[in-house]
Amino acid sequence: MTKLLVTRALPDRVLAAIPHDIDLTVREEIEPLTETGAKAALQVYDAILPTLGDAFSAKAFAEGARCDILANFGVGYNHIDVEAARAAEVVVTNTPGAVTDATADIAMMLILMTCRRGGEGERLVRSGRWEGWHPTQMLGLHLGGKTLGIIGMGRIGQAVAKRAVYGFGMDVVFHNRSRKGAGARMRQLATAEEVAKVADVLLVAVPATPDTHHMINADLLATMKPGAVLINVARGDIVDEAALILALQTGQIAGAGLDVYEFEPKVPEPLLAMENIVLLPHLGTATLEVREAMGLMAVENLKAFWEGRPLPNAV
Ligand code: 8YV
Repeated sequence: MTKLLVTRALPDRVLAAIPHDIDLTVREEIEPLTETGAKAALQVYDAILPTLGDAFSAKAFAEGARCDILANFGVGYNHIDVEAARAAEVVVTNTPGAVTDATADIAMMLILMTCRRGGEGERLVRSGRWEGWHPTQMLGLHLGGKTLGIIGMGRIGQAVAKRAVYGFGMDVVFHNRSRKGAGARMRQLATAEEVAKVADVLLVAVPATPDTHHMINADLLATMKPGAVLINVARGDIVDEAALILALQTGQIAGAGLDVYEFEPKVPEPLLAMENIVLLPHLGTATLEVREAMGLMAVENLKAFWEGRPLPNAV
């Protein structure tokens, strides 16, 4: 019997879609698999459905694998060393498409909360210290007519661009490694620096790879406008968090909205202390229907593998 490990509990509909002739183990812990755990799992199971943070590093693959496929739950697979997986003859799939709109919605939520001071305002009301409305109370940044800079114009970047242009009257400039067709009010620029220079809101939407590690560093932050804000819905380590903290503390940029962190789930104390930052606990795709769609996509990849069909979402 084929042995499948699902590394963290998934919605019932997803588990119900797993064929009955599969010997299924669902891990109960909510923490990700450690490197040692990942290494052991690769020896015990024929297939694994991993989730964010499970440490499928080069070391985890060092002794080869009984496992044939890692059907990742999520579009981002930076917790899997794909080269090492390939060398160990383990195929890897992900769930693009299923995550796009939900993640773009969270990006817009962070943009609005940061620019219109949503987190700060809510804290004020809850503190009981709100003294009432007045014309210059808590003035924020109006989005209409402002420029959204997008680093990484993949599915999620494009979905945010549409919302920003058609929903909020923003202009979009973006950086992407390959040439992308752009719609009205959207312009591709040659470098990330050019985008950072003109953006009122700078959105990070690139995948985490060795190439994008610390792509948003002190130099890039220094090119941003003093009134601009940084939004990250991709992966924490694309941003040099220490450099971001410094840029915020020195007023080099005006604020930040973060759904992801460099050392997730650790959030540095200075970020917690600053009012002009909105901090979310990696909510990008956190709705039941989206998590179901992601899970069903991962299961579809597994079924295709078991039935010898082409993999819908091989990475
Ligand atoms: C997922 C995500 O919830 O799809 C992704 O890459 O970042 C998240 O929204 C997570 O990856 C699940 O494993």
